[in-house]
Amino acid sequence: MSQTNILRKKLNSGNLVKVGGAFDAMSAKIVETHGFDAIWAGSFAISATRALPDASIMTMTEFLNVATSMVDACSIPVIADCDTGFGGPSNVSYTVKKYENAGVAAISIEDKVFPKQNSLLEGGTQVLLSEKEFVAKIIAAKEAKKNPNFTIIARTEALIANLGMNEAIKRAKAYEKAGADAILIHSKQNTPNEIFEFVDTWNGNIPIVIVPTSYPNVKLNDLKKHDISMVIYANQTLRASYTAMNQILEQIKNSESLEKINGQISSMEDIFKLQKMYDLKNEEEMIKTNLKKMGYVN
Ligand code: SPV
Ligand code: MG
Repeated sequence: MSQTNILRKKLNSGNLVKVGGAFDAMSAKIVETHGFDAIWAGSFAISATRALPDASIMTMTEFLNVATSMVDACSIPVIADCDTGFGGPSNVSYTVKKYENAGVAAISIEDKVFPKQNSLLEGGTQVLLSEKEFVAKIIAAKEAKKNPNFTIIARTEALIANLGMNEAIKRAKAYEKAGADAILIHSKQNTPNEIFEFVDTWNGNIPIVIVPTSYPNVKLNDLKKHDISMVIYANQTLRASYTAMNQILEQIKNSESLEKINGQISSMEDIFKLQKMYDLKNEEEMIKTNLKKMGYVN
């Protein structure tokens, strides 16, 4: 079964789908190793790997290349954060075509104007597109996909932009009607209260997706009780890497030798396994055997 179909099956299973954020193929592979259902290729984390702001600076092709490297390295579904869809409805249509062809299982597009800024940026600019203009993007996305199971996640930023619960509900309903396959409701509050109010009020039929970065104390059990279908841990791998690299570099700079540090970091062996160095050896053996059979070597 394709990763696209697997993700859709999981979304419809009634179990909470757990998604780990990644920023390159290696972090995606580590997410997979830990048994997550899917990988989130987030714009915040990927932009950070280039030391660039999460503000629609990188191009669609640059983000697509990262998502493609994750698809190539992993065998669980990849969900790509496509920000505002990189332009108008025609850009969204092209985005869906390219991401679906690359083997990505789902994309998320959000109802902010281009260029957008990260939702959790203190004092950031959060301006929403009109409902009609975003509905046009969803129609374009739905029409562009080949596999009906390719999942279009429509993300409303109504709560992020302080437009209130009624606006968030109204938009989510409109996005469902336009053909979205799931709704991502985002919040910058430090409690899940407005998320729970949203899910308890909205009355739609498609799955709800959340990103609990700003309300990290929410419990899995409460997400299940409120019928939330997918939780995305968007940037914890990036932030963990940032912390680990800073700590190690500080120690290296202040140490006479690497002796103490060596025990705190992965072995070369761990990385050889991750990059499948031993598969290469097996492949070399296989080629040798075949060359032998064909009489090229004794
Ligand atoms: C991301 O991970 O890029 C997201 C989630 O879009 S947030 O950073 O909260 O906007
Ligand atoms: Mg993002």
